[in-house]
Amino acid sequence: MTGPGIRRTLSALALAVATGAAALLAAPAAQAATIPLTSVVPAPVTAAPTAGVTYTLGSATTVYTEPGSTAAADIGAYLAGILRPSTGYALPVAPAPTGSPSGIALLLTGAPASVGAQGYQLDVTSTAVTVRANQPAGLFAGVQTLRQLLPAAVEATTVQAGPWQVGGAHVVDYPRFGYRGAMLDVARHFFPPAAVRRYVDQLALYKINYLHLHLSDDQGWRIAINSWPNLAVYGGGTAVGGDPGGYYTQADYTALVAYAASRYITVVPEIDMPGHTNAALASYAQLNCNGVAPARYTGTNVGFSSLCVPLALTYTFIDQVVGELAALTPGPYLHIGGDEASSTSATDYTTFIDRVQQIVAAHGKTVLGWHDVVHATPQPSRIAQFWGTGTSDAAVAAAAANGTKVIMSPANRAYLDMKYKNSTRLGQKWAGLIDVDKAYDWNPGAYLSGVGESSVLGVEAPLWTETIRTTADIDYMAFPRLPALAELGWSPYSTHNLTAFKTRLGAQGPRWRVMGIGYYQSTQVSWPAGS
Ligand code: IFG
Repeated sequence: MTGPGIRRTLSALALAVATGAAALLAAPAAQAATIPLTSVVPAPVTAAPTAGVTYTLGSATTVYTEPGSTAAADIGAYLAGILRPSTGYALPVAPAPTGSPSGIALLLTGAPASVGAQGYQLDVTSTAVTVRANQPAGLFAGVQTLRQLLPAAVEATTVQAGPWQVGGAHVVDYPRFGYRGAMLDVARHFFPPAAVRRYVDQLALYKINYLHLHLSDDQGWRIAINSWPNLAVYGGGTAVGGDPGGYYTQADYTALVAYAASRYITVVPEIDMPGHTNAALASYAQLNCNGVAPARYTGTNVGFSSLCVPLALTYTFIDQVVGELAALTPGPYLHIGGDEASSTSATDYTTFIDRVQQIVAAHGKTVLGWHDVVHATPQPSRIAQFWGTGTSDAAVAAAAANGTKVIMSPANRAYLDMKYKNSTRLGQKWAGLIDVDKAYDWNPGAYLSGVGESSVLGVEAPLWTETIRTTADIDYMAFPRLPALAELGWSPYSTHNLTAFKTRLGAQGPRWRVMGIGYYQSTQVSWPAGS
């Protein structure tokens, strides 16, 4: 374009620029930028902002809860416990008055049936933030979303400058899968109760609702069993590399179960067998087929140990161990391991797993096992935890066709002990390197051939601890990948989008910094200032 045409274009452009500038100058004082709904992890099912509406938390704000519900009152106290230190506000918790009070309200009425038992509805107006749910677990989930809609500074333990604002919103949200778990291997290295409570608090922020504790292995037995005291006292006395051992007393375990429950997380205890049992075999010579106790083991090999399948005492032992553990575990599941039983013959393995299944059922628990257990006699009630690195497994598909439910933990996607990249100091890489892309970009409901959405109970992110010794190590390996797993477990697949997720994940960085979570700054994510 040349001549008069270009001149017209330039003058139109100049006019547009002038108009735009004038508009900006005339704009009313913009509201402090509130956190967009699009930054919540896991992504909610539906989340609609209300333009021009802002709720401001103030010194007069009260946290109202469903009258007559102690569970709702406890959740109100939990929320207030997070908000008080950072805002400096009193934030009293009280039963909600009739009518629609101003302030924060956690109610067990008025939620749509569609949100089920774990979902919630969140409404933010200029005068009130209201979370409605059918069950307390849903209220707790809604509180996690509310936390993420408040500035990251709200997570601080000292008073921060406000304002404490939330943008107007209408959110209706509920999980895709009922089981969204994280596993912590406390056998290779022992983690004291405070470390487990810390992890539980981190899991809660992302709506994880199961904590699988890997309580026994070759290198350590970590739960006191009164009828077999040497298991913990001797079998728990060491760890990988000869590092300090340790174990949970039954009081410790009971307290951890209660703490997790207060965050709406159910504990799944695992006693791995028949393999991964050197700590038990070292503790009691009479458990060994040859009557000789092996030395305690501090290496990292697997597959060399087996309980003595033909020995009657083995089943007395298992019945008493499972009996004591089941009595301490209110949750429905007990994990029997079953993985890497390379020193157990196939026939013995089937005999053993089938018999242990009956013992666990007799103590009122549903059996979980690593997916190796599908090679025993098919039992639809037994849940298989898939840890393979492929996308097809004929035996697992056959079990699923026979009614077995599957928890998806593919080692090359969900194993948090895998290195991010070759140079990652911690972790292993036998299943491959896992950065954010690998952790997020798969569909648990359609990943394993022959195991469709209806066969998938949920997902779980295991953290094996051969190379993990401290809470800082846990932070580094769990973040930022655990939120990816949490989103795969909670959000509808229709919201699944790697690019959008990485933006959402970046927005969590400032929050983790305030929370003191020493996460890996993945180069696949652009982390905003303050991350
Ligand atoms: N596989 C073993 C674990 C642990 C892991 C480390 C399973 C089910 C390798 N079994 O994963 O004990 O050693 O990545």
